[in-house]
Amino acid sequence: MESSTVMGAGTAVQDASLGEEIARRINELGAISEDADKLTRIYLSKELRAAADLILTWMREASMSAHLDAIGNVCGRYEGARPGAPCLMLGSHYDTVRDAGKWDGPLGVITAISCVADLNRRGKRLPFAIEVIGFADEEGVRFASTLLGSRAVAGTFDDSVLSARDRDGVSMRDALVQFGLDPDHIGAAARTRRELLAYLELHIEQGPVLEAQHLPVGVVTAIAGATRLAARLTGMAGHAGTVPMALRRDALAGAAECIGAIEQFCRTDEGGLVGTVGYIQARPGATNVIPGEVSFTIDMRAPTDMHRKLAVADVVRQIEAIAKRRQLALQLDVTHENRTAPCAPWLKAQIAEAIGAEGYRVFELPSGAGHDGMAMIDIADVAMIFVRCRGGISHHPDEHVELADADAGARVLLRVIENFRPREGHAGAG
Ligand code: HGY
Ligand code: MN
Ligand code: MN
Repeated sequence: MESSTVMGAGTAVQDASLGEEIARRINELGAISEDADKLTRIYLSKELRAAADLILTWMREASMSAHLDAIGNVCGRYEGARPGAPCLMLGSHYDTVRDAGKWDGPLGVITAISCVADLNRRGKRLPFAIEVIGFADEEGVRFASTLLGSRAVAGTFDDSVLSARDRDGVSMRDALVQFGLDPDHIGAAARTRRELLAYLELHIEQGPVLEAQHLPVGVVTAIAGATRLAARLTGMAGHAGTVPMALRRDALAGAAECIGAIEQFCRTDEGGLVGTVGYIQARPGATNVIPGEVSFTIDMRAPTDMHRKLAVADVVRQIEAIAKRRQLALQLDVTHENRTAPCAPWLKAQIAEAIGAEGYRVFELPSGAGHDGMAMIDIADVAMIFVRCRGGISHHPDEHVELADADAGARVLLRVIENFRPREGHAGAG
């Protein structure tokens, strides 16, 4: 590895080689996909297992003890000067959405490992341990509910999700067994507040703000909460050529009216509300048959929990009215609810200090995207460092981070780690 240059506060950084190592590993991990021509790596797939094995190897190369936990998270530990000390936990997720970008999630895991590897190269041990965790299911693509890995670590995993089924009808319980894990053993993944000094995640911004500010990094103020719903409209399938329009109970036409109403409601809201229907399925799904049943998902978010909950209630009322007028049966369930997670001021201050020391203007911004910190906040104070991504594009194959920005993010994270001061009075801070 290239020679190190020491920059203030005893922090040694590689000349951009952190960024180079990170970009190389992003590409290597990004090649592990269930699809040949796009990146899709969902929870408990064989591709997720292959990705876990690669990450565990990187962790061990950085002199971390590393293992797969009871729900499929990859966990690495770099002991401090005093073995068994509480840890500063770093991490992100290593699952992806469908047809994903390769930076959303893996950048945080890989950057954390590269920072530990840099400390290890210098033989540096800190007064606390560092743990790096790759969460196995942040996106919630396979089983509708999300943050499954971080909720298990936080001890808030809801066992009822074990009976949730994926698109092929496979339950989470069966998928865990096929992956080599014991569904009745998930509790073993839980950690305690005493063991964690804080949880810190580096992640791409997934939006255009840092690019507009001409900044490579930013400090996250809070992670916006989200409500996910599953809707099913049931009408009457029929012959496309013989049933007069006035006699139809067309489930897909009803769903289309609902989707238009959701979009219109969110577009006219002036408080930052966003609503998305990301998945729809019409049955029986033939050109010449009036759709009898339609299922679709709804994702609602807003800067505050109150705003989001009021908006969800209004949207539910509109969908109910449409279904009633069209004589469609409606099944509407909340499949996932995450409250807004504020980032801890004492942690934000240490990130701001590191950003300033690296020579960048300190800029704070909220996260519209959800992150594992929303679960981890139940057992630790949380904070996030955002890294600029090109055009703010994410959840898309064009997602990209410039090498210099990946390197900037790594240098800031490394500086936070090396200068980290646990909060006064933390149970485990020695
Ligand atoms: O949906 C989200 O906000 C995150 O990317 N899972
Ligand atoms: Mn994502
Ligand atoms: Mn993410």
